[in-house]
Amino acid sequence: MRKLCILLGLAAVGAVHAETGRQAWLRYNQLEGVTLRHARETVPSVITALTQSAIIGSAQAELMRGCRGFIGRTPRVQSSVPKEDAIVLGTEAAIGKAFRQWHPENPLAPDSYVLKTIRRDGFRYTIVTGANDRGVLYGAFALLRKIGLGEPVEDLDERQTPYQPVRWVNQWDNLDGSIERGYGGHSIFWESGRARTDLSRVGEYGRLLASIGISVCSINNVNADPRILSGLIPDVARIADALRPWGVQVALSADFGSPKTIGGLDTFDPLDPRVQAWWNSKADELYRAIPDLGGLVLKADSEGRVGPSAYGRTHADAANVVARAVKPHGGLIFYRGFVYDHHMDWRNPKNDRARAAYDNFAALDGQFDPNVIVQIKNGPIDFQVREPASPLFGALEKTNQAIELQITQEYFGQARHMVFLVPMWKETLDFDMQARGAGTPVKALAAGRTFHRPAGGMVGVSNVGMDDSWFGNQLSQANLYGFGRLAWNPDLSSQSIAEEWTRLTFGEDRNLVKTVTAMLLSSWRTYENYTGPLGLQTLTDITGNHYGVNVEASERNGWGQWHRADAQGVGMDRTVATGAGFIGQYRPAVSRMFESPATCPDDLLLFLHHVPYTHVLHDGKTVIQYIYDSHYDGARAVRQYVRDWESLKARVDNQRYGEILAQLEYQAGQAQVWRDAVTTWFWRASGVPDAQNRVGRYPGRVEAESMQLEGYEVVSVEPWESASGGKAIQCLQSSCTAKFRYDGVAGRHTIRVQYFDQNNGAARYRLLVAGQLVDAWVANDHLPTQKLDGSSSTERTISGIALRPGDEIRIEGVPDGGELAAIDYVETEPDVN
Ligand code: GCW
Repeated sequence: MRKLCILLGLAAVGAVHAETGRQAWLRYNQLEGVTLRHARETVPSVITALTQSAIIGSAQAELMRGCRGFIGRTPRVQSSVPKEDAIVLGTEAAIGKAFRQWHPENPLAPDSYVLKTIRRDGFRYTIVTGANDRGVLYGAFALLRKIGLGEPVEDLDERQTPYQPVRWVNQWDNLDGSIERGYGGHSIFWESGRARTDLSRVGEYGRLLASIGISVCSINNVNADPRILSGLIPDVARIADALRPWGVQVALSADFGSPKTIGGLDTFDPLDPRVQAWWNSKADELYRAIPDLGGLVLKADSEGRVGPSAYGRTHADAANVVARAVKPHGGLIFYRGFVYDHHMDWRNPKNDRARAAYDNFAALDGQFDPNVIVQIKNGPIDFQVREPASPLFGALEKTNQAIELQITQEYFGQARHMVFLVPMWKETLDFDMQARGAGTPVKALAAGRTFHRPAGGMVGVSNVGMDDSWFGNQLSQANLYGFGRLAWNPDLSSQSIAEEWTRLTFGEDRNLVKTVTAMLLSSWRTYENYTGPLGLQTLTDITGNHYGVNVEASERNGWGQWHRADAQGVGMDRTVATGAGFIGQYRPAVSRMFESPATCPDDLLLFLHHVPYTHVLHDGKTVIQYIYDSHYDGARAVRQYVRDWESLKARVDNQRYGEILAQLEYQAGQAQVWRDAVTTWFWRASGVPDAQNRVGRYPGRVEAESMQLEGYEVVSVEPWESASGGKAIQCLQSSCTAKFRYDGVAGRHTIRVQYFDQNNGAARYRLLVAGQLVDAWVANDHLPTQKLDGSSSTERTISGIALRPGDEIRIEGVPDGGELAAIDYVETEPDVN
C-alpha cells in the first residue's frame, strides 16, 4: 500500500514535470472529446518501417510516442506491410517496391515528404515517405502535427517540399558553456572547454529541430575560439552522433586566423598556398571524424575578428580558400555579411553603418565559389526592432545568399519580454527588392529562386540553453517554431503559425488559443511602440547590455547606430539627395519609394530621414506626438497582456501559468520604465509638450527623493531618463527607511514600488501601510546590470490594499553586497472593481 502511494506520488510529480516546457510543442498530450474519438478511429494501430536506418528509426519511435500520447494507444510494430490498416514508413524506393500503385509524378526534392493514403485489399495504408530518410522523418512529424491539431488523416494526399533548400540554426555557444546572447541558461553542448558528458539535451534539441524541418546546427559561437579545430574534433563527433538520428548535421564556426593560431603557420593569408594546404588537411581531418559535417561558418573582419583585410585580400578570397577545402566533402561555407567599421567618425554625416554590408560585398558578386553562401542579417544594422530589408539581398545575382534571422531576443527584451518575431520576419521575407523587376521578394532571393543559384536559404540564431524552457521564456519557443515553419513555407500566415504553436503547446481550449494568439500577434508592435517606433531602432544601451533603455547610448560614438535626435529633429538622413546615400543601394523602384518622406513608410521614416519633430505622418500625427502616443499605447498593451493571461489561469498547467504571469508582470513594469524614459527624453530634447498632457505628470506617483528618509540618500541615476525625476535613493547603512503620507482618496489600491534589482546582491524590502506589513521581497533577479539604470529598474505590484488619507506608507530597505536597496518611486492607483 505504502509503495503504491509512493508510486502514485511519483506519477503526480511526473505529470507536473511534463509541463516544464521542455517538450515544447511536442508534448503529445491526450486529445479530448470528438477529436480523440476520431483519431482513435482513423489512426492505424500498426506501424511498419520498410527502410531501416537510425533516422527512420527515430520516425517510427516518434510516431509510437505521439500515438501513445495523443490517443493513449501504443501501436504495434510490424516489419512488413500487414493485412490490416497501418502507417507505412520508408523511402520512396522502398514504398515503390511494396506498393505497385505508387506512381510519383516528379522526383522528390531532398528532404521533401509525401503523406498518402493507399487502399488495398480493403485495408488503409497511411504512407509516410520522402526522397531521403530525413524526408521520411519530416513526414512523420507532419503526420503527428495533423493528429495533434485534430486534422483528418484518413484520406491523405500531400506532397511537401521545403521552400528554402538550406535551413540552418546557429548557436553562439562558447566552449566554457556560456552563450553569447543566450538567455536560456548554459550551453547544451559545451561545459568547461569540452563537450558535455551527458548530451541528452542535444538529442532533445535535435528532435525539436527535426520537427520543424531544420537540418543543420552550428554548435559554437561565430566569435569562434580557434581551439574548436584543434583538440576538440572528437568532442564535435560525439555531438554529431547525438544529433544524427534526428537528421540534423553539425556545422562549426571557424576562426579565420586558425592557420596561424593553431596551425603553426606564420600567416593566414588566403592566397598563400600553405594556407590553402592547411585548410585542406584540416577539412580532411574534420570529415574523417564527422563525415556528414554540414560545413563552416566564418565571421571575418568584423567586430575585432581577423579577416582577409590583414593581407589586403577580399572576402571572396577568404571564403573561397575554406570553401575549396570542404568542397570535396560536399561542405558549405557560410560567410557572414555582417562586416562593418565600428570606429566610424560620427561627425561626418556621410558616414553610415547601414551601407556596410552592401559596400563590402556587392562588388564581389560573381567571385564566390559555388559552395559559398553569403549569410546576410535581415536588416542593414543589427537585429533592431525595425529595419528595412538589407539592400544586399537585391544586389547579389551570381552569389548564393542566406538570410540570417535572430531567434534569440538580443534586442527584443532578452526573453524577459514577450515578442513574437514571425510577423517581423515575414515583412522582410515578403519585401519585394525589385531585383529583376517586381516579384522578387527576399524569400525568393534567399532561396536562390530568382537568380537560379545552387544553394541558399535561412539561418536562425537560436541560442537555446539548458533551462527547461530552452529560452528562459516559455513564449519565446514560438519564435524557434515559427522560424522553422517559415523556412519550410514562408507563405504560412503569422496567424496560422501562432495558432498552430499555441494549440500544440497549450492545448485546444478555444479561449486560450484566441487569447494567446492575439497576444503573440500584437507583441512585436507593442514592443516597438515602447522601445523605438518609426525606425528609431531599439533605444537601448547599445554599447552595453542591449537590454534597458538608454536613448543616447547610440550617439557620439563609432558604432554607427545614430538616430541623431537633437533640439530640432530626429532621424538619420540616408537619402541620396542630402544624406549618406544608403537609399541608393536599393534598386531604383525601391529607392524611389524610400527617398521621399511622402512615399517612405512611416514605420521606417526615422531610419531613412531626418525630420523636424513637427513633421506630419501619414496618419496626421506629428512625429513627436507619435513618439509619445506609441509609448503610452505600448505600455498599456503590456498591462492588458497581464490581465489577458490571468483570464487563462484555469486553462493552463500551474507551472507554465505562473512562469508566464511573472514574466508578463515584469514586462509591464519595464514597459513603463521605457515609456517614461523615452517620452521624457524626447520632451526635453524637443521642448514640445505632449498634447495629451501625460508626459512628465504621473498621477499617484511619489518620488523616493521627496519622501521622508532615514538613512537613505538621494543619488543621480545614469542615464537620467532611466529613473523618474533622474534620481533615486540608496542605502549605505545596514538598513534604511523611506516614508510618506498618502493623500489620495480612500479605498482599495494597487501600490507599485519601483526599485532597482542589480545582479550584485540580494537586497531586501518591506512595505508597511499604516504600520501593517503588507509585503516583503528580495531583489534577487538576475538582470544584466550591476548599476542603477533602466535595466535594473523593477516594479513590485501589491494589489487590494485599503488606503485612507493620512496613512503612512513606509518602505524599509536592507542592502546586500553591491545592491543598496535603491528605490525610484511609489505609485498608488485605485483598484477598479
Ligand atoms: O548583434 C551583435 C551581437 C554580438 C554578435 C554579433 C554578430 C556573435 O551583439 O554578440 O556576435 O552581432 O552577429 O556577429
